Amino acid sequence: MEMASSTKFRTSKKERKTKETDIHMFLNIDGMGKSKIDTGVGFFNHMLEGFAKHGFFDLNLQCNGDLDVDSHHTIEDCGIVLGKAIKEAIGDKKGIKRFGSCMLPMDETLVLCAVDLSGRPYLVFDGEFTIPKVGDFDTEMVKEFFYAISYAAEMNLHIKVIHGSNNHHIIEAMFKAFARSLDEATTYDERITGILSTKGSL
Ligand SMILES: [Mn+2]
Repeated sequence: MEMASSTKFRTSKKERKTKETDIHMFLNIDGMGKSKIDTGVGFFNHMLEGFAKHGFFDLNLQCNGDLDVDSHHTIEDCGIVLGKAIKEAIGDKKGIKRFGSCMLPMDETLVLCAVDLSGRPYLVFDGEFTIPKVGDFDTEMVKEFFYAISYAAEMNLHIKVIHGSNNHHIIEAMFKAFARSLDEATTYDERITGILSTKGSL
């Protein structure tokens, strides 16, 4: 898959290897929504493909994790690496909107997401699941994934389920709402000449 390397695109390439996971990632936040994702967890691939598509990010991710244990390390570590890639790709935050939010419906489900690229990590997660797994994906890992992203990217991230009963829909709506919120927060606004903060830095 071809990936832009021009300096006009905000990109990050990350590699991380531990005894639990071996991760290679390329992220272009000024992408077209193209992705090539192989984490070994089918539902997680599906969620990350949706994240790339609906945020107009290009994302290449290869993760070889210890799935013989469970999906925990794979999902958490992909969150850490994606968070670090987001932080690096965004760079100095000059001229970007900083805040983004989205109310995303998916059939019976409605999810609210709000992002502030504040430099201060904080996750507020308000959602519950009624089954332990969707495919090979452990539903309790959804919160861990977003926690890892919020800390590694140093962003304030709120995710709240307004309505929802189907676990697949709820999780998918979270990933898509996060994607759209992050897309908005990273978008340039020509009225913003420096960093959008009365402090002068984020
Ligand atoms: Mn789906």
